[in-house]
Amino acid sequence: MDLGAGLSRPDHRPVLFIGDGSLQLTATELGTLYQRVPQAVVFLLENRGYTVERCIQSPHAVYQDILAWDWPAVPAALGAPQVHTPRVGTLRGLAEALAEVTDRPDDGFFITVDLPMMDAPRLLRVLAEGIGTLNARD
Ligand SMILES: Cc1ncc(C[n+]2csc(CCOP(=O)(O)OP(=O)(O)O)c2C)c(N)n1
Ligand SMILES: [Mg+2]
Repeated sequence: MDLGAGLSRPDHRPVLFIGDGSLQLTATELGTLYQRVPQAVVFLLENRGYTVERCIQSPHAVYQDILAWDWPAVPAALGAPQVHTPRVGTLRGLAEALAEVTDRPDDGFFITVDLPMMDAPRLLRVLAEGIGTLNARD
């Protein structure tokens, strides 16, 4: 996470983009992050599972799904009650959240970004298609 980055450069503001699946594996660090780096900004990319794995194989397999957490409640549950926790699902909502982040440079933010389940970068889609083609040949 950006705990190390924040500790090494306390005059800066670390920004972390992390998937919902990855954060469920590492969430215990979040309380410490906001305790030691109160101005940290985290974008939680919520797409209800392992989208990178869905793109590669078996998009609808049950093991790609993760349980939806009440994400905006997570920082407080881990001991960081002062963190702002907006949830955004539109470009306008994102712009508003970014404006708030800029307006409050000393505050912590945990921004839950709602994304469509299969939304993925073009590079990943092209790579996954190639892997699928190679797999089908063998
Ligand atoms: C500790 C650990 N366990 C499992 C993996 C395998 N792994 C790589 S990517 C991934 C899914 C990531 O899902 P998410 O963070 O929700 O990102 P998304 O693709 O949905 O944006 C997993 C399980 C890993 N890298 N590290
Ligand atoms: Mg995910």
